[in-house]
Amino acid sequence: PEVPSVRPGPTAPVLPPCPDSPPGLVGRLLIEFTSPMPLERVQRENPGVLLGGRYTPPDCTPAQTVAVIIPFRHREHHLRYWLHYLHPILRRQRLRYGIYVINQHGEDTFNRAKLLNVGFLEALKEDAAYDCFIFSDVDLVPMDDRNLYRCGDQPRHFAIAMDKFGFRLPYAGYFGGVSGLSKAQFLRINGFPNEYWGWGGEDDDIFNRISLTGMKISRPDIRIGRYRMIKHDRDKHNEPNPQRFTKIQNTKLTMKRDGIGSVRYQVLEVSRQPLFTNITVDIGRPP
Ligand code: UD2
Ligand code: MN
Repeated sequence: PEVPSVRPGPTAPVLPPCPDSPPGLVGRLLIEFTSPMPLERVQRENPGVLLGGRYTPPDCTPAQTVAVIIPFRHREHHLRYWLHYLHPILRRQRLRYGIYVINQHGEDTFNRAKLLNVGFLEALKEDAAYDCFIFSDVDLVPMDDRNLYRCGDQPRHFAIAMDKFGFRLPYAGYFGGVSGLSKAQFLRINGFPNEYWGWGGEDDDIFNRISLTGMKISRPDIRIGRYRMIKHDRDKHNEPNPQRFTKIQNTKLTMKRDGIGSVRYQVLEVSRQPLFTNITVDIGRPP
């Protein structure tokens, strides 16, 4: 029999750093939302994912630890597709990651950006090693696994070519859907606004924060940053916010006082599911 030249020691072996371009990516993916997607199936197909939706590559040491934050309420069937497609992609990308679903409690007006702020703080409470935060809508699935979910020296916009926008960037300052900031970048812009209740504007406010602090958005190639959005109607209690047009004119004034430094909320439950961590939170209601 083969005799190992080095005996396994008492500590785990030191793995080499994960490569910049992970081997084993497949490129363009076929994404569809027609067949039903039971959670049991997604669980069965992702045995390497640990409780709470945590994953670490078995064969290399990643440079970053990535928290994926999903703003959420009443979209269970979207979440099942998201988990089905994203876990294998993130695994092929050789990421060390955790999935955090930030579930807004109650039926008051939805507030996407505030939920993302909560996700940032709560993920760090779960694991202080998180240094990269990817913020993703629950209904957006990348069509190409070369769109790497990690952070760089500038804030990153991933969802740049969506089916619903004809696979083009709708406008130069568009920052919606899926974005990523390092911990330092996020803190530099004082996080996201807490005062956008209802649909719209919060992504433009975040774009303004990034520009006003002298950072630039980085984006993948337009042929790679392609996404499918699961078709849906506008949710109840997420009506377009009529204040959004005036609010995005005032980011420069509001960003100092409204952000990660001023977010108030109450965690009602943290529940570690097999494929994600669910955090149910009371974020209050519009004044
Ligand atoms: C666009 C942007 C989104 C955000 C939003 C305005 C795209 C692809 N996305 O999405 O990033 O800027 O406009 O606020 O352009 N959600 C729930 N339950 C609800 C309501 C919302 O879970 O009741 C979450 C869910 O993750 C959803 C996200 O919030 O994907 C954005 O809401 P949406 O999908 O209704 O808005 P949409 O598609 O216009
Ligand atoms: Mn959507």
